[in-house]
Amino acid sequence: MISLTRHILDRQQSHPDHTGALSAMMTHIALCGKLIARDLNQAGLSGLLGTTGTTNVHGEQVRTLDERANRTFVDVFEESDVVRVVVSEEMEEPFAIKRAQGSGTYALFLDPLDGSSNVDVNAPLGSIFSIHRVGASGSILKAGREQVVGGYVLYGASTLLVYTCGDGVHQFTLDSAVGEFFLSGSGIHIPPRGKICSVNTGNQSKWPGAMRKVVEHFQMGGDETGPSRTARYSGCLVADVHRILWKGGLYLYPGEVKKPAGKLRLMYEAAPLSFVVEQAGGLGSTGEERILSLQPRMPHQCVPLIIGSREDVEFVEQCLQGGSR
Ligand code: AFP
Repeated sequence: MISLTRHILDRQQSHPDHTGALSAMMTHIALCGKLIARDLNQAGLSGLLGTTGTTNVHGEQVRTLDERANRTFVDVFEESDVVRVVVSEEMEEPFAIKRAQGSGTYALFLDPLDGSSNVDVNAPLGSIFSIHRVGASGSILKAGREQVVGGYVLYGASTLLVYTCGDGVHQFTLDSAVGEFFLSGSGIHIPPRGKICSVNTGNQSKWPGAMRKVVEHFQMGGDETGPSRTARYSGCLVADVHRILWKGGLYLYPGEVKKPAGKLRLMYEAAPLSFVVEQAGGLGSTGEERILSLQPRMPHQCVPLIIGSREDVEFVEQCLQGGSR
C-alpha cells in the first residue's frame, strides 16, 4: 500500500532541485480533505446543515458548510509559508497569507465545497484546487496550462483525492480508520469516447440553438459513428467529471444566450478539472478554445465548459463551429 505521504516523498526525491514546497502543499490539501470529510460525515448531527443567510461573489446562497470548508483551507494554509495568496469561490478578494509574504511563491485557487446543495440530501460533494506560481510581477492570473498542480477531493461513498502535476493522474482513497490516503489509481486514461452525457437539460431553453441541437442529437440516439448515450447528472461537478474520467463521455455546462460565459468558474473549476482530464488523455474546451489556453482576466471569471473524452469533445466543437453533423 502506497500512502499519499510516501508517494509525495518518492516523487520529491526524483527531482533533485526540489524545495519541498509542492510536497508541503499536497500534504496541506490532503489534511483539508480529511477535515472536510469529517465535517460532512457529521453534518446532520452537529447542526452544520442549512445556509448562512449571506450570498457569495457569484450571488449564490452560502451554506454553513461552504463557509466552514473555506475556513478549513484558510486555517490550514495560514500555518504554512508556501502559499502567498488564496483565491476562493467564497471570498470576494484574494486572501494574503501573512506568514508567506516573504517566502511563498504559489497562489492557491479553490472551490472549497463544490455542489454544496447536495449536502442536505447526502449526495456527493467535492473540493477543487489549482496551484500556480506567482509571477515575477506578483501576477496570479495565468493560463491553465501553467498550473503546477490541479485536482480535487471527492466526498462520496468514500473520500478520494485525485491530482496531477503534469505527469499523469493519480488517485488516492482515504482510509478513515487510519486517517491516511492510499494510492488507488495511477496513469488513469479516459476512454476516447463514452456513453455518458452529463448536462442539466433543465437549462435547455436558455442555450444558443447550436448547443440545443447537439444535446437533442444525443437525446435522439446519438451519432451513427458513436455509442448511444445515457444521461447522468449529480449536481456536483466533481462527481460528474470523476465518473467521466473513469467511464468516458461528456460533461457540458454551456453558456446561455443571456449569460454567454455560463456558470462555472475558470480558475477553480474548469481549469483544474481540464488539467486532470487532459492529463488522462481527454479534452476541456469552451466549444471554441481549449480551457487550458485561456488567459484569465479576473479571478472569479466564468466560462462555458465541455469536458471529457477527446473524440466526444471534438465532435461537440465541430457541431458548434458549424462543421460536420
Ligand atoms: P457550488 O456548490 O460550488 O456553487 O457548485 C455547484 C456547481 O457549480 C457545480 O458543482 C455543478 O455542476 C453545477 O453547479 C450545477 O449547477 P446546476 O444546478 O445549474 O445544474
